[in-house]
Amino acid sequence: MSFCASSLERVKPLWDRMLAHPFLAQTRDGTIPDETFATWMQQDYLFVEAAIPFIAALIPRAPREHWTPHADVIAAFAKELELFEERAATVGVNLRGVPPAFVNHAYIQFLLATAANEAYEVGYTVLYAAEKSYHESWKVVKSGIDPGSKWFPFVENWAGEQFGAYVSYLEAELDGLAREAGEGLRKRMYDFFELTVKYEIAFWEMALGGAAWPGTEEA
Ligand code: MP5
Repeated sequence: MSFCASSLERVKPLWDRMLAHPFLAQTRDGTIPDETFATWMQQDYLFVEAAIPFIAALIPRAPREHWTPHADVIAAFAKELELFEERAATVGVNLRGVPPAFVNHAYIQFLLATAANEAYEVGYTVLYAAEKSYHESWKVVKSGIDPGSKWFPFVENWAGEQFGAYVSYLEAELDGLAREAGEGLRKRMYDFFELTVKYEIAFWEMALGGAAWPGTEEA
């Protein structure tokens, strides 16, 4: 079995929990409170911003044939930030000066530390796991959301065909990298795949529960 298929199989219970997350169900069903969705928007805007230096940090150790795809991804992330800015302006959400939530801060540090300290294959695993998670999560939302929803542009962005093709490309490339990897490296790739899925679940959980840092909320 390919690396990606067996990674997904290994984390199946976690993966199913992620896709069953109430944030996704409530967004699909149109019952998500505006302020809850706004928390996700504010936090994910910071996450996508940080994903740009993450990709950039992967490039020095990337094989030559990955340079242009990574550069294209950086450009795509910059366009994604414009989508957040457009939606935020339309619905009246402030994206400026918002501090990262604890989980978001940790996830961002995890991305940057992985790119800086781990083998390229491990960084690429994290990239694939995060993108695959978002594609499948937003497909859950797409399965029932009113196309007239003010949140529909986000659905189109991550659940659409173009993003799906990009995720398929990442999958094929990652399977190729894993085929060439030794056992120790492949084990680390599995571990980081699972960690990334756990961060994804924690991120939805944070969006639903609020962005305050644990133990710091005013009484
Ligand atoms: C992605 C994201 C997808 N925007 N947010 C989280 C928490 N995980 C994954 O990454 P991108 O940069 O939007 O394609």
